[in-house]
Parts: sequence; C-alpha cells; structure tokens
Amino acid sequence: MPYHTFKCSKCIPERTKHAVIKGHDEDLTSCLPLGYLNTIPGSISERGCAFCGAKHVIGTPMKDVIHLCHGPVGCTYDTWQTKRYISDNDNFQFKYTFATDMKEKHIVFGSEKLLKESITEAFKAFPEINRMAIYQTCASALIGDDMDAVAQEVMNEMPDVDIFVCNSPGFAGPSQSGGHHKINIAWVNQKVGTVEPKITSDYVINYVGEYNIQGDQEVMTDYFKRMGIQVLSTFTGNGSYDDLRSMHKADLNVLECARSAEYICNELRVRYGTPRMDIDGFGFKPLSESLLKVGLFFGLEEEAQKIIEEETARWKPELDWYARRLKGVKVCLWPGGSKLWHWANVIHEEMGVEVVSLYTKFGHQGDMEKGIARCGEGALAIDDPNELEGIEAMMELQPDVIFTGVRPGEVAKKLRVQYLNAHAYHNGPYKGYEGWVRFARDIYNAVYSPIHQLSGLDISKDEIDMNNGFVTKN
Ligand code: CFM
Repeated sequence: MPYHTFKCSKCIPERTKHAVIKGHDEDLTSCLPLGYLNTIPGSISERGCAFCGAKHVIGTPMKDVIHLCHGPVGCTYDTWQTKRYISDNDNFQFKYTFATDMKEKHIVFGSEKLLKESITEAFKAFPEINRMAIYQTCASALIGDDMDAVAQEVMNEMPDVDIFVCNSPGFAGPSQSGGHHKINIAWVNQKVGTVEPKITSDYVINYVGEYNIQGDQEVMTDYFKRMGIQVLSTFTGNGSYDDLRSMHKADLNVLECARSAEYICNELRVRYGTPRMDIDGFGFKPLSESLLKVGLFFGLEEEAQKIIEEETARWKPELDWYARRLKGVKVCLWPGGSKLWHWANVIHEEMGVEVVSLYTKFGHQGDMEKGIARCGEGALAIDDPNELEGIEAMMELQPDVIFTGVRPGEVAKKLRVQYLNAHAYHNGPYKGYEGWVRFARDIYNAVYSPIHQLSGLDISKDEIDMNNGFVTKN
C-alpha cells in the first residue's frame, strides 16, 4: 500500500507517512498511516484540543448538570452547542453555558476565589440543579489552581450539591482524544460507586460512548427497553449525573464509540469485573447483529429477533428506495474519529455509495486499520489532514458528497462539493433503523438538490428562467 504524498504538503516531508492509498490485497500492517501523534508544525490541523475532547464531546452531554468552564470566556463559547447532543430535560445542558471568565489579574494573582464564587453563584441561579462539572483550561492549569480543593470546600459547605472536577487542559494530549481518555478515568476515579441504584430488571446495562446526537440514544435505548433490559446509565448522551455514579452495578457495558469511551469500559472491567461488549447502531446489518449479540448475552435472543424483524419490515423498503438512487455515488468519509470505521463498509453495502477517501482527525492507528480494512481498493486514507490536503483530494477525486464537520464542510461548499454534517447530522438521528433511512435521505437530498448548481450562478451573466428554474448560459 503506497504512501501518498500530497503536492501541497511536499514542503512538509513528515506528512508523507500520514496518507496511503489502499491497494489490491494489502497487508494492512505493512503500511498504515501514522496516527495519534502530535500535529506536525506547518500543517494546519483540523483537530480539537484535549479540553474540548473532555468537555464538549463527553462532559457536556450530561443533562442535569451545570457545566462550568474555569478559564477565559472563549473556551466556553467554542465548546458550546454546535453538536446537538439533545436531552429530555428541556435541554438544560444545551441552553446555558457557564464560565469563570478569567482575566489577566487572575493569571497573576490566582483564581481559586473566583472559581468558588462562580460555583456558588451558578448554583444559586439554578436552584433546581445541584450537580456540576468544572473544567480546567490551559490558563487555569498553568497557574496551578487547585480545583479539586475548591470543589471539596464547596461540597463541605453545601451538602446537597455534588461536583465533578475535570483536569484536562487543552495541551493534555495531541488532540481531543487525549481529553476523552482523561475524563473517562476521572469519572471512574471520582464518581463511579458513589450512588447505589434501584435495579428493576435481571438484565442491566450501561450504554457507553453514546452522545445522543439528535436523539441517537433515545432510539437505541428504546430497543434495549423493548428487550426487557434496564439501561442504568448512558455515558453520556442524555445521561444523568447520578445514574452515571452507579455504573458499577451494571451486568454489561455496551460500548458504541470505542474511540472515545473504551477507557471507562476497560477500567470498569478491571475494577468491577463488568464485561465490555462493542456494538454498532449504524446500519441495518451491524445494528441487527448488535441487538442479537446483546440478546445472546442475556438469553434474550427471541426478544431481539422480534425487534429486528419488526423494524426491518417497517424501514427496509424505504432504505432500498434510496439505495437504488445512491448506487455509485462517490463519497469522502471524513469524520473526526470512529465513524470512519462505523460507516465505511455499511454505507457501501446498504446504500451502494463508493467510499473514495476516508480520514480521521484524531483517530489512533487502530481506527485507521479498521477503516482501511472496511473500505474498497483505491481509497485514499488520511490521518490528521490539513485543509489544503482536503482541497487537493476533492479536486482529484471529484466526490459527489463529503461527510464531515462544519468547517471543512464550508470549504467543500466553495468547491461546489456537497457536504453532510457527519458530527451533528443534518436531519438525524442516524442511529437505529429509522435513523439509517434518515441518513440515506440526507445523502439523497445532498446529491440531488439543485441548490449548488443555483449557488454557482453569476446572475450578472447567466439568465434564470423564473418559471421553471432552469438556467440558460449567455
Ligand atoms: Fe466517537 Fe463521537 Fe466520533 Fe468522537 Fe467527535 Fe462526535 Fe465524531 Mo464529532 S465521540 S469519535 S470526538 S463518534 S464529536 S459524537 S461526531 S468527531 S466520529
């Protein structure tokens, strides 16, 4: 599998080993792109920081919690809202964002006092919420504020409240992935085992690595509940703080995004002996196999089979309608992490699209290995891409649509390539049987919508026939 050198990155020779083209019969171990390394100077990476990975990806989907950022105000804004991790408590965690708003004087004289004042002020402003997560940033980490001590002091003074401290400053890892790791471990260390839950079923799971993007969690937990399973907690989408304190009492950890949350599953296995089962809620076949797998674990195969049959009968005809129209559509699969391998194979098999390129911003080599194993020959795989490489790839590969985030998506639009939001979705949820049909519908709309053709018009030169919307070139 030859490494691929981008023309635009010739001046950064270290980039050479970060992209490959999948060849025929490849031995995947011989030539994988490097992964999870520090970004190379000169390459303007699209990655997030470890603070963002901890707070925005994993912390803030928790719903009944004041999420307070201890740092300058910008860190808060830039990790707020854009991901659509909705919840069923009127989206409290989504509507508000909190910051201590550190200034220069706090950097000079310290800001523990400011932190304590902010914590008590926030609790007073929202008396119905008595759980809080406080997040360290680069600024508060560098000056060495002892956030654990401040949190403990407040908890001693206010016995009704509980505070989780997340020490994951932006520099604590090469990317957001470092922050995933930090917050996973911090949660087990500080909170798991501090609440004893009410057990209502013989089959009890934690649903882990699931962030309820546009309702993914609600779709999936509905299946589990229909099987008779108690979902003790979800780490962390639509998840409740106190439920997550009782994770030690589950019989099984059902893990969706292994990239961001395998750490806590592995720790729970070591500390409490709870087994880990990796599943996949995207795509009819992977989802059906996953439900069956969970069913087999508990002896609930029949219950699982019933759901699979009902849902497939209901949604498969619609999926097939889109699949017939999406056959051969060329896509770049450019998410942040695990969707690279969650989607690579199944979008081809179930929707007929061709994956011409895949990338991951912060995935580890194992993620790339799985992604490459699941995509077709000739696909261009890129680790930690930069914007110019993305543009070069789009010019060369001429995809019909790319699945990526808002910022690379805006770049794609300028090249008149359609983009679908792989992170926050366009019209999700995308998990579950119905969700998969929604994804297919979004791809179909992206590919067949005339909007890009229209947006490319120069109205000073082109004539638009207002009656039928067609364009006549002068
Ligand atoms: Fe897991 Fe995620 Fe992802 Fe991820 Fe993310 Fe995300 Fe993503 Mo954006 S936890 S690795 S850090 S599935 S925020 S919900 S969509 S890059 S592929």
